[in-house]
Amino acid sequence: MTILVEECPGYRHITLNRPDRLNALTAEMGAALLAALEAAEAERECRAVLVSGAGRAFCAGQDLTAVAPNGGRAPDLKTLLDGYNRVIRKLRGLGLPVVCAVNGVAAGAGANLALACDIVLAGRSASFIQAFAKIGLIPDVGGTWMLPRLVGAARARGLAMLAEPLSAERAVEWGLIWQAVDDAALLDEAHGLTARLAQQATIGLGLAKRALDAAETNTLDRQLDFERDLQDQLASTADYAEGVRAFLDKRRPIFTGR
Ligand code: T3D
Repeated sequence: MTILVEECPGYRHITLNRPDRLNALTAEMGAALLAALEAAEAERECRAVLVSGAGRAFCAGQDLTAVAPNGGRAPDLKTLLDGYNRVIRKLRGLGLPVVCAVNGVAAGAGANLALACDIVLAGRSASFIQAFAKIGLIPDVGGTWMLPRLVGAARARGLAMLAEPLSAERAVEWGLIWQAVDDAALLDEAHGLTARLAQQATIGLGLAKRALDAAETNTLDRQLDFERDLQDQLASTADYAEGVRAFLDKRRPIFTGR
């Protein structure tokens, strides 16, 4: 199985599972990942997702043995990337918070898969490599979109063109990821964070994702209207009623994701 799915209370833990290849991606694995995300989204009780990698790496990007030019014939990268892009679109559009635990190197498409998640934690020994330039490609699966937005144009160009590893701590300093934690604590921290998110007002968290992504292209004027419309939707959720009631009662809210 290239992907493992564990059902945890309130959330699903998806593990990339080709540790002998540093979890390098294949078309089959991309399809399995998409199916796991779709299944998580369809399950009423699932209110968050955690993604991590098995073994010593998070993901080494595309499995290069599967895309080596053969007898001068170029591989069909278009079809391959259409598959991976569906995963990125699903992660960004998922109405649930997605935590990523980067337990080792995240290279190429593996790095950008991690960056497509909502909150990225990394072990202190982890690194992020936009490895594409080393093999004559550009950052893909959203890399050219996410990098300048996260770290600014100058750093994005340096990362894309030099393809040097960026340490987890530097990635935090640059605003690429949320937090670096001790390697030994990574999975526990990631589970704790995902469980915590799963108990929040998750419809609101899903709409916050939408609003933040829409802000990338909206004018302030359009964004104000968009925020107003989303807030208006949230006003009729049980979680909003509970949040306000709990505040007034001076108690912790019990959210149900409804
Ligand atoms: O092609 C397309 O357009 C589709 C989309 C592409 C997007 C991409 O992701 S392009 C970028 C592809 N990824 C890379 O270029 C990274 C290649 N890997 C590395 O640079 C290094 O392996 C790492 C920096 C990630 C880790 O280095 P290290 O020294 O910790 O491990 P290693 O010894 O290099 O790798 C361990 C094994 O995993 C090794 O196999 P072996 O020798 O033990 O049999 C290595 O060949 C294998 N491995 C690592 N990365 C890949 C891989 N096998 C296939 N594909 C890989 N990407």
